[in-house]
Amino acid sequence: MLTRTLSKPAVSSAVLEFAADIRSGLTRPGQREILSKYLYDEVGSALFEAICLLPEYGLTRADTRLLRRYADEMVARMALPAHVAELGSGSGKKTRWILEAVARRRFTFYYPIEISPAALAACEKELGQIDLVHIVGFEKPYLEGLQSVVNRREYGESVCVLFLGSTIGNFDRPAADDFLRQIRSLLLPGDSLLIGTDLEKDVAMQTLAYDDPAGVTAAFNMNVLARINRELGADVNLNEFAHEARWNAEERRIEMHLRSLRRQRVNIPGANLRIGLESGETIWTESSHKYRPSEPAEMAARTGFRCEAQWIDKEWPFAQNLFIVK
Ligand code: AVI
Repeated sequence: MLTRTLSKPAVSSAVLEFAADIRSGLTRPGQREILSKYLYDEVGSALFEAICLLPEYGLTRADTRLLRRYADEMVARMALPAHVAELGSGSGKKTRWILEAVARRRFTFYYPIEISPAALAACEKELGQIDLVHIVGFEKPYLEGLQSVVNRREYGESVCVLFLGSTIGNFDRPAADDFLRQIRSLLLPGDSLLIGTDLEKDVAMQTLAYDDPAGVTAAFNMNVLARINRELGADVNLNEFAHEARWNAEERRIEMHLRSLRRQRVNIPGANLRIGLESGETIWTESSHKYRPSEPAEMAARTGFRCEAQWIDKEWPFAQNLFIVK
């Protein structure tokens, strides 16, 4: 009998990548930065789910309302997909409406693509009981997961990609175009991309959505500092930082920052880093771009799609856009 002992690496490659990104972001000349993907560890993902329930954060409810109300119309306007892939499914709650509309017409494979195993499990639990839908989850980055999905397609079958919740808004505008082009390069003419975009609205209302009075968004933002302490053995004192959400009118985006409340030194042994922060200096943690209603169709035209249709919520300016591959 062969017994094999696998020794666990002392530090995982994910932690090494985290350390390298923290090091380069915090030593960046000018504005220090932490990449927004690091907001979403297990605690951060749970806090984001709580944000979606806040009365001040209307985005998720608008997204869900449109899907619930128009799912049949959306599906009728796309080539009926045999494969539905979702980039960043989260808990999968709002996807139900689209999947049920597709499954009323044909047997469908649904592929949630997520880097968080907990979110994948929640999604499989939430959507596992829909008749004529078979779920295959991919624990991979978006484009790698989508590559695996399109590899499964057989001749004549269509693919529909879901990119909901205005996650596209967390990319800078040029990076969003690049990302759409990369999605396009994996698809075939006639395939569809249903993409949610949060629209520009009253600045006070917009800012409150990212600075709620209960402090849930503040906790979500601060958690990335706690994560640096947990995973990189740092000594960041969270009481010496404040959450800040600001509207950048020129770039048309909400920016989240962490403001240093005094002059201080921070020691991050896991990233082999010691830095000094000035009082009032900020670390930029996320951008959330907002769109004009005409913008998604322009993005589609620039990236190899055409915008077949758009649905806008009346209560909270938010659009679902159906892109078809040209
Ligand atoms: C995931 N993403 C679309 C959210 C947003 O609105 O940009 C993340 C978020 N950050 C703070 N609140 C919500």
